[in-house]
Amino acid sequence: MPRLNDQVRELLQEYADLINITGGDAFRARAYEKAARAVGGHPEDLAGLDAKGLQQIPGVGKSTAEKVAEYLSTGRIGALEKLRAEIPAGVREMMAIPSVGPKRALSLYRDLGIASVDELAEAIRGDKLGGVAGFGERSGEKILHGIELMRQSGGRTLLDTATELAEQLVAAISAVPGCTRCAYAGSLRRMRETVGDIDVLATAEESAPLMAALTELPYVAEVIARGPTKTSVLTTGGVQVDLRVVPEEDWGAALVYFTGSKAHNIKLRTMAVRAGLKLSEYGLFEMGGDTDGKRTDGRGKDGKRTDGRGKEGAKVVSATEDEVYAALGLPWIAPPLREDRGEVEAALRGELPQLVQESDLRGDLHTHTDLTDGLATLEEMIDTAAARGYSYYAVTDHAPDLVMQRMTDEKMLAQRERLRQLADRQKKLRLLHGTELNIGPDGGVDWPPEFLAGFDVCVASVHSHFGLDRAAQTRRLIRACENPHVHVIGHLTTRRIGRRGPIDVDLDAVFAAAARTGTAIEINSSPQRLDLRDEDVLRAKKHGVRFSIDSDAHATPHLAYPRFGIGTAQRAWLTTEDVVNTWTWQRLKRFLRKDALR
Ligand code: DGT
Ligand code: CA
Ligand code: CA
Ligand code: ZN
Repeated sequence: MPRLNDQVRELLQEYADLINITGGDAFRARAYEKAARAVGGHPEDLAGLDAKGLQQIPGVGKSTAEKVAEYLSTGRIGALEKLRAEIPAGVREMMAIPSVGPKRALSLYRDLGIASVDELAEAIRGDKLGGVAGFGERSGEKILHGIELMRQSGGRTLLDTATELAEQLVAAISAVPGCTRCAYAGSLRRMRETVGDIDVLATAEESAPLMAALTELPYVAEVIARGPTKTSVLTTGGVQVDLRVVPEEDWGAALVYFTGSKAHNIKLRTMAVRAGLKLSEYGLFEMGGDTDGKRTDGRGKDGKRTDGRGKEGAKVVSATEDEVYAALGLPWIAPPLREDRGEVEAALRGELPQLVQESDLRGDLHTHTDLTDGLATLEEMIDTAAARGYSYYAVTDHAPDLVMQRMTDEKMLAQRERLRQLADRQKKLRLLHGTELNIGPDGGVDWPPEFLAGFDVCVASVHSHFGLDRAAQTRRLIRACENPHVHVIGHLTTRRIGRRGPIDVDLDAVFAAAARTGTAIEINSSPQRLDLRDEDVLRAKKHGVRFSIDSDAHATPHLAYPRFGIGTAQRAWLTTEDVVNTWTWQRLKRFLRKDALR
């Protein structure tokens, strides 16, 4: 999703919230909220559109278009700034606590004078919310939990924002004359679900022009540290970026070092010692004074360190990561595996997995349209899916128990009819008609078996009763797995990163049930969810569970999300054998006939 569109979406959403809490017109607020969603899901970048062009986006009216145009040309929205000024920053921070929200934050401020997150936590612990309307004992606990979640995510950045920013940075630095190589490293290259900061690595004879280019970027707000080998900045979005520039001959060693993880690096260091080498952020070196001819290019003098960093000998040219791993007696290890979860041992045994790749995906089994809460039409979603080169594609709009979506049997059947017509026009793409069922508190789902049998594929997800106890939660999910019409369990833990924790459930029991019944578990690729998370996928795989890497797209740009789910899958060592939507249609079809063949 384009970054700019996301920024605008957030500003419009904030504007809507502020209208609401300052007692403005609720109808107006809703219009801005709708516009926020429309802009966020708009497939094209907003840059370059004027007020007129903006108004062409469905859901964007005249006054929204003017505000967005103002933002695009001046970088601010006057009306928003005015509303912001009415509310202290600490109160706005309180609004971001998942279980508080704008309305309650304002009433806490107005009624109790609580003006920051810290003051709020203190008031709850001191039992000072008791008498206030709408704040029972349980809500105090919930709020504390919300604060904890917010602090845990502690300024970490979601994968889509980080990826987009990193790609812009690499493009900008690569374009500087004298830059010979540039890539991002760190946790982002390892595809962690969130990143603390972005690490960019480049090679050049002279570092100064590259450092200058970074600090002069329009979206850089602050320079934290500036030096010849490393410069750190903060972007306007609050993300820290570290740029390191090294000599070309150190590229391989530096890329390994700054990709990490730290634990993987420490493991490599032990391997290096065995090979008579030393690996550090300054490069790959032969051990102290030992110059027995391993040196590859006679650069010994340059490489010799006399600055007290250690007694290492000659620098070993390490132009690529391959060379570094080879020097340590190892095959190249893919970055998502570099977490010291047994990858070095597996590499030594020659047993590294052949990781599933984004290009292996043959389809998407969980997507929405504007029949429920999606933004795009059936036709638009299908066209975008076809352009991705998929061989199958499932439309899975919400089922009726999610009441606000107003689904009916008639609507569902009419969509199926339309989909079958569109299917005739598709040459390569097989269209599947599905639904996303709601797993009830007792494990039942929306429709009776006869109706369910009419779908090609059913995803079933928890959308309610998040607070059930562990036993009940486990029971309902096992029952869903046992339903012969349920093929995929969607976003199993229901977490939203930094906003809502996972439900309390015995995952091992659910994994065992999924494996036994031939029910796939989803890796929901939305960067806000990434559910299941990598450690749990790894555990599920040990039970023999199969996975479906889906977008859960609610707009056409979201169909690109599986690149993030693939990151999770790779971090969990998955191969194509583990992922049902890498399989041919023939094989997937057998899997979807859950009862018949297994
Ligand atoms: P993050 O930014 O918190 O999401 O995680 P990383 O892994 O990107 O960590 P960061 O940015 O602090 O450092 C980038 C890489 O540099 C890290 O993955 C490994 C390497 N590194 C940093 N500090 C150390 C260290 O003390 N020892 C070793 N061996 N490697 C380090
Ligand atoms: Ca980092
Ligand atoms: Ca860093
Ligand atoms: Zn969904």
